[in-house]
This record gives sequence, C-alpha cells and structure tokens, in this order.
Amino acid sequence: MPSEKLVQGLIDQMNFEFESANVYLAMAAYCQAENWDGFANFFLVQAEEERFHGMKIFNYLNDIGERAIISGYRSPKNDFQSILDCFESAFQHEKEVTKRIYALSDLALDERDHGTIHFLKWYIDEQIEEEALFDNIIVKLKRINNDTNGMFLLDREFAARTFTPEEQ
Ligand code: OFO
Repeated sequence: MPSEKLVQGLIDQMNFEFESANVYLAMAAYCQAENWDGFANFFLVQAEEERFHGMKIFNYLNDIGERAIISGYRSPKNDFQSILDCFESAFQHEKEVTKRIYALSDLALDERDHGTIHFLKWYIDEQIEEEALFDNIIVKLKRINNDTNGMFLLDREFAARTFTPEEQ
C-alpha cells in the first residue's frame, strides 16, 4: 500500500495534469485570437491529452482504494508574444511535469511500491515523447522564422492533429 505521502503526491500530480489542460487551453485561445486555427487545434488536442493524463491517475487512485481529491487550479499564462512563445512556454511546462513525475517515481521507489512504479513508467515514457515533440516544433519554428508560407504549412499540418487515447 502506498504511504499517505505517496497518495498525496499522486493526487497533486493528478491536479497538476488537470491544471496543465488549462495551460494549453490558454495557448489555444491565443492562437485562435491570432487566426492560427491549426496551432489552436494542436493546443486543444494537447489539453485533451492532459485531461486524459489526469484521469489515468484519477482511476488509479480509485483502483488502489484511495480517493481523488480535486483542488482548484492556478490561472495559466494567457499573454503570449508569438506562436514561438507559446511553444517555448509549453516546453518549459513539460519540463516541470517531468521533474514532478521523476520526484513521484523516486518516492514510489523509496517505498518499493512496485504497482505505482509500474504505473508511473507510462508517464516517464510519455514525458520523453512530449519534450521531444515540443523541442522539435521549436526548432522548426525557429527555422521558419516567421516566414508566412512556412507558418501556413505548419498551421495546416497541426489542423489535422487528433486526440487518440488508445495511443496515449
Ligand atoms: Fe504533457 O504532461 Fe501530462 O503527463
């Protein structure tokens, strides 16, 4: 059985995942306001992913006989200078998520809670993918350097992004 501290850590991470959904919704709203519908779609899908990440912990807590306590969320950043600024902020946010997942995994390792160690492995893999994704987009955006054609192509590419929970 996980300790109270580990259960609280899982609850905090669940709430941070839900908070992350709002972080990406705010970015989607900025992109929409700037008429970049494809970039907006990218962040709307990202918000759905974060909610899914939160729900996985919500369900895990229930599976181990604990209760998911939902808390209030801080207001996300709503002001951005550019699309690049959104992605750089997103990348920083994902690094923070990774730091938290690692700390939680360390705690589960200390407690030799193999169920939770196994459960968190999914998040560790996910974070490697997410950090790589944002890093890659930032490199592309810097290469494009606000060139209108390049921006339109990327916007069109991201308009096709969909949320597929079975692949998450
Ligand atoms: Fe984008 O991070 Fe959740 O876990």
